[in-house]
Amino acid sequence: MEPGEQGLGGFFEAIRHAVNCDTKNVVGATNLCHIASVPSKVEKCVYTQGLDSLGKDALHVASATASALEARFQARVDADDKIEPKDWMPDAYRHTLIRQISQHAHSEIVGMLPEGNWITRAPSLRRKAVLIAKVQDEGGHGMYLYSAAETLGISRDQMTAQLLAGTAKYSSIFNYPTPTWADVGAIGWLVDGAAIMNQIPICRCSYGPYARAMVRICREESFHQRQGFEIMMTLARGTPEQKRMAQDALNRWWWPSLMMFGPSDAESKHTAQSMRWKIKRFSNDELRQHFVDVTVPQAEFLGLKVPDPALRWDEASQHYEFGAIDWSEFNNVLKGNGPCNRERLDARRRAWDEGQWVREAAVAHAEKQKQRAARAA
Ligand code: FAQ
Repeated sequence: MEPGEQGLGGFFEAIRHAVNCDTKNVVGATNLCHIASVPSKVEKCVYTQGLDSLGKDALHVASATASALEARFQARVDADDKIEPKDWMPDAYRHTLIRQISQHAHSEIVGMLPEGNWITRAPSLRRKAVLIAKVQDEGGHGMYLYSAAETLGISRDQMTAQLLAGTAKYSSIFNYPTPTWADVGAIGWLVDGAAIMNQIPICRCSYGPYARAMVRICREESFHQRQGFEIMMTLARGTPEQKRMAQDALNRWWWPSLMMFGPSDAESKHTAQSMRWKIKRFSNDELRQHFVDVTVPQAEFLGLKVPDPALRWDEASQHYEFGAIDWSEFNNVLKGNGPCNRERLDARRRAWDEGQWVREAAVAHAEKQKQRAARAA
């Protein structure tokens, strides 16, 4: 049976057992760090750009009605075929993907900022080297995702302009501050943990370039989650002051991490259609519940307390029940009024302006190489 044809638990269980790894039975370590390997021919796939908006299928079936095209498209999705950039696709499918993938890419790029804040102050050379590598990975994820979105006919410049103009969304989670080193641990443990939970199902998204980008991203995020958990473990087993720092970071990041999964299913305007198109495989609430079920035992292992007086294990459902999420806080952050929204956008705008000479130098270098190659030919 293919992962994803099972329920959510079975899906993650299949992933967990797919690779032999020393952490898979350790409650304190993530059990999401194992994803099934994919054939190398898939990893070598090159993205196609400069799309013709009709696609090759449309040329063959020029006389077919739009509804026949849609029915054929849906049948391919239902059969778990991958949709590729030049295939015919409904406009709404294309726009949904551009919306989600560009938001996802922006999240990775803005997500570099809260942890990047600690690179100069990491407590040891080893911590500094690991953190630099992690933040660099997030930048790489943004690049794969911008490339995947470009296959749908939007340019990188357009997406960047939307982000800098403040008209594009990025994940709410990156609008919270990182005042202590423990926040770097909490981000790795909780934020990367939530990101993996949401993203492993996207490895089986119906759109090929997004699904393939996600395979490598998930592998790297799993490693990030483990480094964050290791920081939390070191602090939780350290001095009373270090343990207090770890608890304080958990207190501040817990609820925003639950909000990362998006509005409740009742409020989510895109989930139903995205699930029909197999862009999303599970609903926001299903993934949020699974995150809580996996993460609460990890907090217990650390000796930390999840900041939710209503949290309790429910024997009948075999799930944790948790308290009400403050959606007014979430909506406020989405409107641009979170603790760090302005700071994050200012930092991106500054980086864009200050990076102008690097972009110009890269273009000049590429031009010089082209001329050299032409002379040598
Ligand atoms: N923040 O109808 P739904 C990471 C918006 S990557 C802001 O449920 P959908 C790596 C949503 O866009 C983290 N906005 O929407 C890392 C929509 O607005 P729109 C990012 C949110 O798309 C780790 C509206 O609310 N991950 O962390 C949020 O079906 C550490 C209605 O919502 C992804 O992007 C939110 N949390 O489901 C980096 C994964 N939630 O567009 C550095 C891919 C919802 O109509 C350090 N994305 N909204 O104006 C997805 O899976 C989905 O897009 C959801 C939202 C689940 C985020």
